[in-house]
Amino acid sequence: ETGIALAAVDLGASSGRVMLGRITPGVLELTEVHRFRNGPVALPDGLYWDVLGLYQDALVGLRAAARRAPELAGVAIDSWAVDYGLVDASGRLSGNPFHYRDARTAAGVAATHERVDFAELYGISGLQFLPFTTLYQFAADVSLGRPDTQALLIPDLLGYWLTGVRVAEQTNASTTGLLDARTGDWSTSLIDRLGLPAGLLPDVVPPGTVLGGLTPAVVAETGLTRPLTVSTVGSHDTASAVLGVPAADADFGYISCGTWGLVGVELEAPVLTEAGRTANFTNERGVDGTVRYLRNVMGLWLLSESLRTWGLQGVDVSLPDVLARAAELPAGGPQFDPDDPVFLPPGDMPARIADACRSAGERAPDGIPAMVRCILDSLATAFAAGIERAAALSGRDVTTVHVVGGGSQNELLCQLVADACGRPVVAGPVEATALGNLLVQARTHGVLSGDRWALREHLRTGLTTRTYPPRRVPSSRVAGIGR
Ligand code: ADP
Ligand code: LRH
Repeated sequence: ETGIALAAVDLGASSGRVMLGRITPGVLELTEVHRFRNGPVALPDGLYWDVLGLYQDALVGLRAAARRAPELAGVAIDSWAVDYGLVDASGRLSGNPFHYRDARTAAGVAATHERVDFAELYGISGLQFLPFTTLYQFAADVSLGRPDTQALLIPDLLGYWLTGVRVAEQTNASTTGLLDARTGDWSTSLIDRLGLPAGLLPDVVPPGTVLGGLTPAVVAETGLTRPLTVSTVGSHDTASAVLGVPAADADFGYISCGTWGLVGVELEAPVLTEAGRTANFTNERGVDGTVRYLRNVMGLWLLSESLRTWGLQGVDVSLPDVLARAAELPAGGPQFDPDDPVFLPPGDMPARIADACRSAGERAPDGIPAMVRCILDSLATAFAAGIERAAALSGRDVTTVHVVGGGSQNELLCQLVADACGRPVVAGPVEATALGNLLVQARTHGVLSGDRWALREHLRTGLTTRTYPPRRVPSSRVAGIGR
């Protein structure tokens, strides 16, 4: 049988990568061809993304992929959610995209809820409250009023630059707060009530839509003269990550564990209950019309910002070393609520965490390994609580918890999660997002076929996972939370 070579551009909030996939039915070979750092850029007037740098790196990666695999046939882009660039009628980018951790959104929350309160918003979009959801950013965006302005979510913006075609890919569109959870299309009445321009958002398309080939300008810029098909996938990284979970049946919970920990279950239909709303559970769209019923837990951002803070203080901490030392510390140390909004903006996490422990009536961690252990213990508790709640609110049995993404390499965290959940944790793949991206592309190109379960079977051939059995009964911090 003939195979295919495809490239996945996967932009995470802490790093971007271009992965080359060589796919024949039964074999999925993944090679990293380019990795580059990503993160907030602080300017005097706010926090931004370096979107032009990311685009350049995507092109560098595409060239690297084509060098390794001259037969390269396609590419698709996924990234973190909610953020966007504005383009005018001529296609010009008006302003640099903001980072979702920028503080301007607070004003947008108040202005939005004055028009439509949160309970009603939840009834339409099914989204948990996060202060940076796109609709709040829109309410705070002064550039929106310009005539003929369109907002393109980050993967759609890069796809537009590659092809000249403007769309709103559905999984990522579902993170804007403006998509109707029942229909999977824009809620035009909500857009209207929020006073947003009718033409602001392009048409919604599902994952697996062919956008077209590279524009002549991109071909000239990159030298990529062989035809390359740009198509959509689950362009929300978490949607691709959930497709990249190597589960064989529906009884699983997942933690997509990177900058954020996205904790939940995969469903066929949204759950729009008041209990879910008060527990701040979200109904985001997955690939093939599935629903990602999950909540955002602050994630390894707490750890990466701590490492950055220590670096600024002149203490360079190696992640493997400090994890090994943290693993030697006894259980039962201090914990804090990682989902406190105080941890959202960049800054001195160790100081904020010490304060949070003290105000929770616990002692502050003493030293760097103890701080790292405190972060991981607290995340494990929040992850386990998220799994319990997701199971209880959706009625889904969860027998196994899959941890995918960069955090699946953290052995201490995986074991603590298994212990806190009282369920086995299956860790890996690290690059679940790129794999989910490639699986959908391969189906679009006709090399793979079938539903998500058929696609996932290709994940279980050749990829390694590690299982962590729980070492003890769930901790009292978690027990009872979901009931
Ligand atoms: P994102 O897609 O949000 O950028 P990733 O899925 O790449 O995030 O995960 C990044 C996180 O993975 C890092 O913050 C780090 O905590 C963790 N990580 C990366 N490599 C390792 C490793 N070798 N051991 C343990 N943890 C790791
Ligand atoms: C993870 C993620 C998450 C969103 C956040 C903005 O990368 O896409 O699903 O909530 O970034």
